[in-house]
Amino acid sequence: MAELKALIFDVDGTLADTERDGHRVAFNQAFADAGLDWDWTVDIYGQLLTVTGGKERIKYYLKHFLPDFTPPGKLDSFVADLHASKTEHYKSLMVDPGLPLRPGVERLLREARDAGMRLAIATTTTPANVTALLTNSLAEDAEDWFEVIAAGDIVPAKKPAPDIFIWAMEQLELPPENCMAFEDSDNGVKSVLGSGIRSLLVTVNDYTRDQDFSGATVVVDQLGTNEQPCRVLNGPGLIRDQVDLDALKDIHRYAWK
Ligand code: XBP
Ligand code: MG
Repeated sequence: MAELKALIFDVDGTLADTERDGHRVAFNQAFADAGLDWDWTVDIYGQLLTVTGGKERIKYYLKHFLPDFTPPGKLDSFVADLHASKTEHYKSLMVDPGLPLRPGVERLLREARDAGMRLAIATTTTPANVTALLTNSLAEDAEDWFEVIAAGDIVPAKKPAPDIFIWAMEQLELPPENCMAFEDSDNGVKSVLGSGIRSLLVTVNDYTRDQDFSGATVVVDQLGTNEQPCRVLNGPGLIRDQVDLDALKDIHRYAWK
């Protein structure tokens, strides 16, 4: 029987709703600093989110929205500089005004940690962004809660490629049958399934709710709190009002039965 030993969390859209009011705002602040009149509206950003990775997203935007734009100097260094500026803005936004974790995330992380469950992160975002979110929205020492933080350019290919989850399992020295993944997007689901992990919980958000989560074990609206029970949108009815550790163990058994 596949024993559940580690929980591997995506960050953006899963731990917190960081895209609309975090990353998107930071991109626009960096564009303004650079004297660019680019405005990534909520709608445009939703289209650009199909591309993971901020640097890759800027290049996609230039190719598909501003094909006649000529960067000052080499494209890669222009994009890298713009992205570095965006990351600084994002880090500031995580301090002021800050961004709350999604419902039930802190509760589940604390329960899992107290029960000795190993925790890891597998995200496309830049490591500094993970640090900023965890230390400002979870706990000062929150980075230490995660045995592995697999983030950004640590792997050659970003989600939907499976590289980041494979790398995280290599660091954990665990096979897929001992791991469970948490995602919010179709790119994330493809990345998880491509890594061999079968137990996968998806929490949808405004940007991803209409995406295809085929292969996910369970899809919910959020993890659930005393005030706001979670709603199972797809998958077996293995969850009472809140996604807790017992529910995760049932979901894991179901995924590997
Ligand atoms: C989401 C992403 C990231 C962020 C922006 O990552 O695709 O690119 O949108 O962060 P995940 P960067 O859902 O895997 O956490 O600008 O640092 O890439
Ligand atoms: Mg995500």
